[in-house]
Amino acid sequence: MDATRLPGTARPDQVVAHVDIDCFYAACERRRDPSLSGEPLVVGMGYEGGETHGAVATASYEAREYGVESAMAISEALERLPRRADADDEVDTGIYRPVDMDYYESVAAEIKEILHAESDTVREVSIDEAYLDITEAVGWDGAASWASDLRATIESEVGVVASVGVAPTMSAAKVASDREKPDGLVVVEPGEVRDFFADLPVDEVHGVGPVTARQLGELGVETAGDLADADPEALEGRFGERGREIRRYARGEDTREVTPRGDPKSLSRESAFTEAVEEAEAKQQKVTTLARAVADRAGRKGARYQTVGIKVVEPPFDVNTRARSLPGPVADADLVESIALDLLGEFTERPVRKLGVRVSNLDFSAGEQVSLGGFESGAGADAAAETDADEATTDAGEPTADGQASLTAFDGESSAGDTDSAAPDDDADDIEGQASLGDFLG
Ligand code: DCP
Ligand code: MG
Repeated sequence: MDATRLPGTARPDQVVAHVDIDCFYAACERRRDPSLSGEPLVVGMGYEGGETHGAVATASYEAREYGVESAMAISEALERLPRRADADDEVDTGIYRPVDMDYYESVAAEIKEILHAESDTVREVSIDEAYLDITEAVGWDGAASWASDLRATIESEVGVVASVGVAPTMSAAKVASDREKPDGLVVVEPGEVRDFFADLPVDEVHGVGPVTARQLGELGVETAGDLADADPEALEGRFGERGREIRRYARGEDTREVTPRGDPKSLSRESAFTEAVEEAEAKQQKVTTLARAVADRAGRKGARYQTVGIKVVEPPFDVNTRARSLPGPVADADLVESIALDLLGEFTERPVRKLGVRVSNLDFSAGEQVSLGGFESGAGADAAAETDADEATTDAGEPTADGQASLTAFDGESSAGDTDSAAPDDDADDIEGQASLGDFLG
C-alpha cells in the first residue's frame, strides 16, 4: 500500500508548506530598531505616540504575556501593559509604536521574493503568510530540512522569524505552522494527519468558530479528534451540510490545491553569499547564473519580458534595485544576462551580501509560441544598453489582487540615496519608480 495516498488530499504525495511570520509588524519594527528586541512591543493601528486611541495590530510575544492581543483597544492594552515613559521605568511596561504599512510591505516583499524562488506555486494569503506547493521542488524526503533552511534564510536575509508548517494538505499545513509559534517548525507526514488533528481543541478546526465550538461542546465534542469520530448524520442533523464539512476538516481531509493567484507580475531569482563579497568576478558569476535561471523560468512559464532588473543588497539590509526597459517584450537569456551584468557595474567595488535578477513587465500573450520575434534583432544587447529605464513602461496603476500588493515588489526597501523608491506604494511592483535610476543608466 502506498502510505502517502490519503483519501482526503488533492493528489497523492502533495507537499504543502505554510509560512507565517511571527508577530510580523513588531518583527519589522525590531528589524529597523534592534533595541526593541526582547522588549514587550505593541504596534497600534490608528495609534499616535503618547495617545490612547487606536487598536492593537499586533503585539510581540513578550507583550502577549500581559494579555495584550490583536484587535484589542489601545486603551485596554495600556491598562494591561502601561507605556514605558523612560528607560528607568522598565519593569512591566511596554513600548508602543504606530503602524508603518509602507515599511511592512517592503519587508513582506523581500520575504515573498524568497518564497517565489523556492517554488513556482506560491499562494499569498496575507501580508505575512503564504502557501507553497513544494511537491515537485522538494518532495517529502527533503521537506523537513528544506523548511529548516528556509526559516534560516528568512531570518538571515530579511531579519525576521518565520514559523513553518509542512503537511499533505493546506489546512493541516496552516494548523502546523501555528502549532509551535513563535520560532516553530512542524512537519506532519502523510499518514500522521489524523493523529496530528486528534488532540487539537475543536475551535482550531477550519470553519469552527466560537459559537459552533460551544454547540459542539454541548454534544461532548471537545477536540478535533472527537469531531472526526462523531456520527456524520448527527452532525448534519444539527449543523446541516456544514456539519459534514467540519467533520471532514477535522479528519484532515482537504482537497484544495495550492493555486497561485493570477499571472505573476515579475519573475526573479535571488541568491545570498555566505558573507559579504567585494570581488567583482564572484558577483558577476552569480548574476550570470541568476540571469540564466530567471530567463529559463520565464521560458517555462511562457512569459516574455520588457524590463530587466537587478537587486543588490549591501550589508546589513541595504537594498538597491536597478532596472532597464526595452522597447518591447522579448524572451532572450543572453540579453537578460548582458543587461544584468551591465547594471551590476555600478556595484563592482562595493561589498555585497545578496544579489537578485528580475524580469518584469511580463507578457503572457504569446502563449506557447514564445519566440524572440522582431524585437530581438532590433534590440540586441547593444541597442538595449542604450535604452533608459522608461517609467511609462512600468505597470503603474495596474490593479493588484487583495493581499498581493506586495507580491512581486523587488525593491523592498529604499536605501540611502534611493529615497523615492518607496513612495508610490500602490504600485509595489514598480521597480523603476526611482528618481535615481536615470542618473546612471544609458
Ligand atoms: N494584523 C492586524 N490586525 C489583526 C490581525 C493582524 O493589523 N486583527 C496585522 C498585524 C500582524 C499581521 O497582520 O503583524 C500578520 O497577522 P498574523 O495573524 O500573522 O499575526 P502576527 O504575525 O502579528 O503574529 P503571529 O506570530 O501570531 O503570526
Ligand atoms: Mg504572522
